[in-house]
Amino acid sequence: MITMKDILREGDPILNQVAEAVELPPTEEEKNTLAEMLQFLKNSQDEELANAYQLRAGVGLAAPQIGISKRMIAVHFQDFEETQYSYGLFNPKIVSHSVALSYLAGGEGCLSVDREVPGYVPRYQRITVKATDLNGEELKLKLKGYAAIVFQHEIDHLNGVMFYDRINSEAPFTVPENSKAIE
Ligand code: K2U
Ligand code: NI
Repeated sequence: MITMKDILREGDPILNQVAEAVELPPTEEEKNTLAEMLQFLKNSQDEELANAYQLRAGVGLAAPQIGISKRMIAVHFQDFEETQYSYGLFNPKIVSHSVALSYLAGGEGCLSVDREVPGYVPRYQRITVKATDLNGEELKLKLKGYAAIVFQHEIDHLNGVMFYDRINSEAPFTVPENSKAIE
C-alpha cells in the first residue's frame, strides 16, 4: 500500500518534469499502480487508517508524486454540492476551459509540500477534461468549482507545475482578474 514515505517532496526533479503519456491499453502494472493511488486517497480519508499509517489526507494524487513520471492521476472527494468524484485516470487532458477564473479562498496545499505556502492560486472556473479511466473507458468530464480546482492541481503535477508556481510572488493575495473565490 502507498504511504507517505512513497510520496516525493518538493526538490525531487521528477516533480518538475513533464510526465510521459501512457500507451493505451495500459499494462496490468500501470492499472495496479493507478488503483493503488486511488486506494491511498480513500485510506487517507479514513480516520482509523490515516492514524494507523500516519497518512496526510488527500483528495488527489498524481503519479509523479510517487516517482512515476507517467500521465496518471487519481481523485477521490465530494464537492460542495455532495457530488462524489472517485476516478483513476490515464492521460487526462483539459480540452476546453472558461475564461473566468477561480481560486480557493484558503489557498492550496500539496502532499509533496511539507510547508504552508500562502496565497491565491488562479485556476480556470470551468474545465472539460478528456481521459481514459481504469476500466479503459473514454471519459469526458465537465467540471466547475472545487472539482475543477482539484483536477487542475493534479494535471499540473503531470506538467511539472506546483501550486505555488501560480501564486503571485510579489502579492500572493492579489485577487486574479475576472475571478471568484471558492470558500
Ligand atoms: O496533489 C496533491 O498534492 C494532493 C492535494 C490536492 C489538492 C490540494 C489543494 C487543492 C486541491 C487539490 C491534497 O489533497 S492537499 C490536502 C487536502 C486535503 C483535503 C482537502 C484539500 C486539500
Ligand atoms: Ni499536489
